Amino acid sequence: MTVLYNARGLAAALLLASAAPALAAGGHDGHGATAAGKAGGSPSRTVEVVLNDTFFEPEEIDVAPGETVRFRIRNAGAMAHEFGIGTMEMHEAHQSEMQMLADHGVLKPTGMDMAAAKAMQASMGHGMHDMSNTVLVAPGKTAELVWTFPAHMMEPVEFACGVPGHAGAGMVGMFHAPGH
Ligand SMILES: [Cu+2]
Repeated sequence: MTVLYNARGLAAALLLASAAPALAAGGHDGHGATAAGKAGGSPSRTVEVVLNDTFFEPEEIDVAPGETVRFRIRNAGAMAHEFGIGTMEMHEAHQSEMQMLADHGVLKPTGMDMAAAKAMQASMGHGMHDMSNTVLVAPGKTAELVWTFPAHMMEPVEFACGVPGHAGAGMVGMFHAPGH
């Protein structure tokens, strides 16, 4: 299993400029809780997700409000892909950041360039943000993300790939909470 970044790995790899208040808003309460839920918990089941160039399999996943799910995410494509959980607003903010990472040569077609990440950190370095809601998976690799959904899903919760262009190409999916 290879996770190219997760909440802790990213702290070492990436420090982003403070131009990302929307996504960071999820992390500033100290627990990473967002309108979409939060990372961690004791999962009651495992859901397999396949990342393809450029769509998810499946594209719709049923979840119960308050449920904790372990997502096992396999990248069957030729490019690096992300599985990120969030509201539409969180995804949009994150996609802007991923575009910035691509612009700085940090995000490459097959994954993160850690040397470039360190260089960017040195030149910009402050304002670490919360990315505990997403994993980037290299081609052929598998990663896991444990996520607890909110007890009351007040707005739509989606999963999306933040690699520039991928969500627009169809790499988005929807969580359905029956009765919500
Ligand atoms: Cu993708």
